[in-house]
Amino acid sequence: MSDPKSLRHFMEEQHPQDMHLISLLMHLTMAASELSVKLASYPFGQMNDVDCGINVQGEMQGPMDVFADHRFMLHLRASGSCCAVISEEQPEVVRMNEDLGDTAGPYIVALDPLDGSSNVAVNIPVGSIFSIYTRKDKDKMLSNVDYLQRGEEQVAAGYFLYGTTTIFVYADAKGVDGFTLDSLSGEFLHTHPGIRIPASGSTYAVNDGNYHLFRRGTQNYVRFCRQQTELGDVPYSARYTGSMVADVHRLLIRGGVFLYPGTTTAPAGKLRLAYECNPMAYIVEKAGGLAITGTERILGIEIKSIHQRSPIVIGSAQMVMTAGHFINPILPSLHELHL
Ligand code: P6P
Repeated sequence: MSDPKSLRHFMEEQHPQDMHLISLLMHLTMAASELSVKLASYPFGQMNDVDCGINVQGEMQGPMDVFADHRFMLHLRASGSCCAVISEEQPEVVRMNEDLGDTAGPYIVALDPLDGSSNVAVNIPVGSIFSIYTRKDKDKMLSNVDYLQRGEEQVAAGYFLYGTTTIFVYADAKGVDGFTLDSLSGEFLHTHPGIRIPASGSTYAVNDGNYHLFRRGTQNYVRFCRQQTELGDVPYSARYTGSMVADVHRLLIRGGVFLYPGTTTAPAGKLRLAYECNPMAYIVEKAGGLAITGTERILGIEIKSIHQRSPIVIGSAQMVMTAGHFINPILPSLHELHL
């Protein structure tokens, strides 16, 4: 294998005219590199056991959540290419470069700065997830028209997975590619060209502890996974980390299915549409997979608020369709879903 090219070299080849997109990605990777170093030194931190309060989600915010949000905001502001950020850790949209007015840059970023952060203290991989949208009209004030765009309007999406290595998976209209952080050079190098998700797999990821709260169709599917599958009378293997990025990355590379369904107590499920479901759905579908709520495609959902939640079933298309038909027997066909 020839020496892998750097992310900058890759982006300059893919988007030679879009300096704003290149700047945005380079600044996102700078923030992720800093977060990777901070996570690796987590046990030596002084503030790690201090709770920083409750975020807009009603979830405990740890120091790493605050650090991650701060570093991504700082680099996105410095990029000169981002006019607004929707963050899991911020109650409202954050406008970038107010002093520049609305000329701060053409892109809007929806961001989960540190997904699965409760796993940091037990050394389980965590991630960062982002979507990139183009502002609708640079001659008009930013508004919900810019912030509340459907997932299919994404320009690009990506995630960073801080695991045994730090990997960056990036998707746009040209496909899905993976880059691994070289700790010696500090560069993200192109190690996974042209990622395609396998048509099927042998693992399913779901929080089985919620089984009693699942609707009947979802319970029937989970029992199907445990007993017999498309593989015949061979059950799938259960793999669930509590970090969506880690669970989705596994299925992107090996095939499989991940579910965070609605329950009787939380019909919309837990995961957020703007900065978890939509970016992951965009990446997996660009790699040839599928992402649905159980009744419709994730990327087609009309988004009404920046922290809106959605059920999600995502992964290898065949497996997602099987799950969908258990959850919703009148699920449209794969062809109709992709229309
Ligand atoms: P539960 C992490 O908090 C997260 O947002 C995803 O990364 C993960 O898949 C899910 O929530 C885990 O939620 O309810 O199973 O602990």
